[in-house]
Amino acid sequence: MNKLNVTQKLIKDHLTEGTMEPGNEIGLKIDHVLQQDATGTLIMLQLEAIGIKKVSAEVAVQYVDHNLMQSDYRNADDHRFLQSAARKFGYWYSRPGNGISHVVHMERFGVPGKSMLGSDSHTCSAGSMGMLAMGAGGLDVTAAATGHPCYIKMPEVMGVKLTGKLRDWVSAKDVILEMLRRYDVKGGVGKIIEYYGPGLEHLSAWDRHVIANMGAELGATTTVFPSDERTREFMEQEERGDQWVELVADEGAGYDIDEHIELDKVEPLIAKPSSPGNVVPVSEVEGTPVSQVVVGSSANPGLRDFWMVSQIVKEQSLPADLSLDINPSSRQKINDLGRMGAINDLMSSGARFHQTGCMGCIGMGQAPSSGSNSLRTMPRNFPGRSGTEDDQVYLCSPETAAVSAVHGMITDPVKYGEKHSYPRYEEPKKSAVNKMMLISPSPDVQESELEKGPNIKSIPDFEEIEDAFKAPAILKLGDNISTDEILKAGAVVLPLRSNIEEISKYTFHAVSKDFHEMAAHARDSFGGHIVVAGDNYAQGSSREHAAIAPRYLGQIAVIAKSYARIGFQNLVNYGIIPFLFIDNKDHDGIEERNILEFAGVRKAIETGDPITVNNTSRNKSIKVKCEVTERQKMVLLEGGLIRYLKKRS
Ligand code: MIC
Repeated sequence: MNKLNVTQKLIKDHLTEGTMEPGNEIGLKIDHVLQQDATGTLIMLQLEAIGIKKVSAEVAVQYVDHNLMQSDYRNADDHRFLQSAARKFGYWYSRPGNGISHVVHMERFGVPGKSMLGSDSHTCSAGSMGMLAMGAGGLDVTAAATGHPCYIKMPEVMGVKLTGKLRDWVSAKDVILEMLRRYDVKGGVGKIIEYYGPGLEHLSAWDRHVIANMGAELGATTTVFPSDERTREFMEQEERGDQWVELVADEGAGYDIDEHIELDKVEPLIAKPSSPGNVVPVSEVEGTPVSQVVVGSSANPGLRDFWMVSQIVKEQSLPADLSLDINPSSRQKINDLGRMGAINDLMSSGARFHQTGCMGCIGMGQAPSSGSNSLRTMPRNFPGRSGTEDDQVYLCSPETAAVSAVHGMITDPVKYGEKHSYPRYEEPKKSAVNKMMLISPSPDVQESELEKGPNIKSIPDFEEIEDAFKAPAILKLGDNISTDEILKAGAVVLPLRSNIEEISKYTFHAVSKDFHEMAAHARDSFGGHIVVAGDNYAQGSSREHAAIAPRYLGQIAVIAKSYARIGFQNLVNYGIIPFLFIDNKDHDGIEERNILEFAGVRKAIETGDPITVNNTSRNKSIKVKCEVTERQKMVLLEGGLIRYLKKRS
């Protein structure tokens, strides 16, 4: 392997253990750590539980961008807690209102060639500037922040060659939707997606961010772009040109999988409800009425994206029954939009301007009205994620969003362009650099106290896995169950992220409102429960609450056909056994409430050999196995990652 692609270069530079053969477990040194508030509170509590004095990552930043609405004391208490924890453990603190983590990290901290682990599945966005940036569950981020390597299976590298140039009215979002059209939500599992080729020249750093961000929706380990002239221009814009380094593939380097997108042939695309992989051409759903259009989030955070919308809607009067909501992605972007006159253009068209942050993307407000369609430039539309149970959320580009807002119905921007000229965007030479809401860490260990409000509770301790158990399968699920279905987000549940007992009451709420009660009953009668699932279990967000809350309710094991990368690791980290069916047809043979009997479990984890599970309700037996790496074995057998780290720190 003497000619290396960008991914291989990044991995080679950070490799601490293992060899770079696809499927092998490798350890990676992590340079940057990114945390957002909805997952960060648990990380800070984990640091406290392990007894850490100061984090050792080169750059560690705690952002506050998710739990922004303060309808009572809880989110505000979380903010204060995080600020006190950042001070104590040596993090930068990005104050509420400063912006979305992925956006501010790119503006102020990202450096090509560095590695990053973040407690947010969209951490992969920083791949746009030549970083090896991956999302992970909070516990893995805790480990990385304290100097432990990050362990992943060496992915295959898919090289996507980009040729040509996007047509007017088609933009970067359509490129990633094209990838989702081809590969759906699990086509990227076990892969890093690297973009290369002459088409890159026409994609700015922020366009690349759009494509890298939604690599998470493909299930990919991450996305990687080279660091080239476009990256340099971006860093100069951010007054950080001196930190730019070039990082490009060696001439003649190859990929494990080859893919090609002709940019000039990409058409406006849209993901229909309720999966980011449910992609069709916009023309196929034209005329569908919309009552809400929301622009923003880490999926379309660039200045261009907001400006484009402002130019399309300016001097138009938007339909009276439509709400156009603008969520700026960072404080800098607000300043830039102001300088360009775009805020005025948006406001005079009737748009609603909100604070910077994730907002409606995670259901922090902006829930659509019942029975109506919402069009968003966001990355996810899993069922109920918006906060409205029967929501109908479509995902699209800023161009499609804006022209649809003008008409109150889904509209193909290319057709709209037959009568209107395409607004020509030019990147400003300098961004409105703004560091005032970033608090820098102190170089010394701080003996200060953590400020915990009454809703902030310690992390429960769990027992080790038993060798034999008998428990009911209380829930049977299909394919692609997202973490939004396991533990939903939204303005009601998000404030409970630092209180496991309370948040656990919402476990699987989106699927079954009785889950909490069924789990309590199973715990009293059997000591715990099992959940059965199809392919790609626990896809989507990195929230480890989708493992810790079920574990708290007594979940012993999941039996699934396959798992999403982060979801799988979170189960291991909290000591839930992630079994795989040996024969996927056995999924059909288990009914809800069947009692399953397991024996010889610890040995099965150690050896990876199949074991027989007796379905005592149906007098049948099936075979399952637990396929984990050597390190995951230890974590599982020792009762989870907190115990494992405590022993080793
Ligand atoms: C998401 O898009 O689902 C989030 C909000 O960014 C999550 C984080 C969370 O659940 O707190 C993620 O992607 O990890």
